[in-house]
Amino acid sequence: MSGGGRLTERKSSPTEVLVVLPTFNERENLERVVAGVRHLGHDVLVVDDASPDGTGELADKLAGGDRGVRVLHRERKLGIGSAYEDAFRIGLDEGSSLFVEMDADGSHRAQDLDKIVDAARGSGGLAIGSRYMRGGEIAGWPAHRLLLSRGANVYCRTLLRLRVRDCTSGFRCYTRQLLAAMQLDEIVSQGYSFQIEMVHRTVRLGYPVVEVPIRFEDRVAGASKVSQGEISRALWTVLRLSVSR
Ligand SMILES: Nc1nc2c(ncn2[C@@H]2O[C@H](COP(=O)(O)OP(=O)(O)OP(=O)(O)O)[C@@H](O)[C@H]2O)c(=O)[nH]1
Ligand SMILES: [Mg+2]
Repeated sequence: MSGGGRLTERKSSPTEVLVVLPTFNERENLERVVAGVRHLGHDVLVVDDASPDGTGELADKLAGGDRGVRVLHRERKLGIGSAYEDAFRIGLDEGSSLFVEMDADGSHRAQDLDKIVDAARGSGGLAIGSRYMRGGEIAGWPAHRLLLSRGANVYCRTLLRLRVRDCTSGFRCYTRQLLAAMQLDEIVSQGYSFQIEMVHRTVRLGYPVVEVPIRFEDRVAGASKVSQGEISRALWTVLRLSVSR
């Protein structure tokens, strides 16, 4: 599923790497995250779902001062998965070569970004910034949050028979070739199971999945969007994917 939205006009030619930052109420975090990515020289596309806290207006302001930053405004909260889908379609149309997913809440560090990009470029498929491999770490999460994330990974790995240690990580990079081969229209996940479905689809298409260690830090400010409803929907979606294998 995807839907129109209002996109900032492009004023410069695309860079090789497009970094997509989905936002819903990230006003306190966005500027710092955008600055970190722009420091590396990559294009940024913020996908804001009409955040009530004014994140969209802040994103427009950042875009006004930097040609490398653009914003896709969507009418309402349509889910992180569909935000990435819409952004990938735009990047594929425009000719970007590598597509990065990154949280806009400060959990993913810009200093880990280029090693994920390099791994994707080198493998030709998907590179995942992994918290659950040697060298990977999580800072600042309470025990229940760790348990939820660990449990989600075991659940997906078992049901979908994935040999990936961190299939729920939202810090990753896809090659253009892989995304072009992916039927974006057929993706069923709107929300958080998108990450898992994309790993599953990558494996089924026969593209490599590689993992590189990252340090994940708890969000700097603002609230998590992972609700009970989102968790249940994600569990169901993964179950559906496993039976339709
Ligand atoms: N555009 C858009 N962005 C979203 C939506 N839901 C979450 N996001 C963004 O996606 C990123 C990840 O969401 P988080 O709430 O941080 O989820 P999380 O990182 O899995 O959970 P926490 O660790 O609790 O923060 C953040 O940048 C959010 O603002 C949505 O429906 N639409
Ligand atoms: Mg987060």
